[in-house]
Amino acid sequence: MGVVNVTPDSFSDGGHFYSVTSAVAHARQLIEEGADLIDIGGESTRPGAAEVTVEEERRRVLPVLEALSDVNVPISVDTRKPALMREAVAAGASMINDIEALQSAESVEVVAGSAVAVCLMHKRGTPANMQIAPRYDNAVTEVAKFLEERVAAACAAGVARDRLLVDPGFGFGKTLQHNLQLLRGLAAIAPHGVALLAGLSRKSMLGQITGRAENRRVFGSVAAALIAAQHGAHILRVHDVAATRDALEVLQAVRANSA
Ligand code: YH5
Repeated sequence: MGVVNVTPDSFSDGGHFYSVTSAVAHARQLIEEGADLIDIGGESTRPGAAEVTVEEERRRVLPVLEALSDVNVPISVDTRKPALMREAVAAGASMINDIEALQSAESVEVVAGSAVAVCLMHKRGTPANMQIAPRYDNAVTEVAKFLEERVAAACAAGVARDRLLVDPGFGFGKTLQHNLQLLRGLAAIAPHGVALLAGLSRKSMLGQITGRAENRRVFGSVAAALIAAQHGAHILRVHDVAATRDALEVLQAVRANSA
């Protein structure tokens, strides 16, 4: 899964031409590099990020989604706003990536009334406060329990189990130690028959480990992606598609000869 952020305008031209155009070009580049899925996001959910209005998020995401209607890979929309989920589904999105795991009743309703896949992610707190001393007695069992409950809620609302993915939400209200525990215990967090998505790409935990700035975390990200794959992740949310693909091809070759 290649990450495409639709960032605020670099030029103050009154429109959103520049950010939309560059996001579309970036998505096409990632597909060329071998992405099997594209995740478009218009809200920054990094620690400390400010919230954006639904109008602003819509103006960023929908034109990109519409401009990519010709591509032959499914498109996921990273949003926690039910109104945008509804519009994204209508505009052809194949998946909703909800960092709030459909905890809003309106979000479950939108997804249940559609045929799209949905990723249910664990997070503790809000992007504004989530990194202030997060505590768990056992991060792996607590995250697994939350995800199991969200899977049960989605199924009860009418979302078929084979449309669901779960994600431990690396960096969302977790210390480095929690993130490492979750990576080690990844295989235990997916309920039976539900696919596992992992997003470690360029995150702060890699900076804490390697001492590298965000734009120098490609090697660490590839290592983390490979470890996640070996621990059972089915989908990897990454910025560096070409590099990650090479690593996965090596893993794939090893697995193919191990039977
Ligand atoms: C995720 O894990 N993450 S947005 C901080 C960084 C670098 C990257 C400080 N959306 C996930 O990518 N959706 C995001 O450096 C996600 N899983 C799912 N499903 C945060 C992000 C990032 C944050």
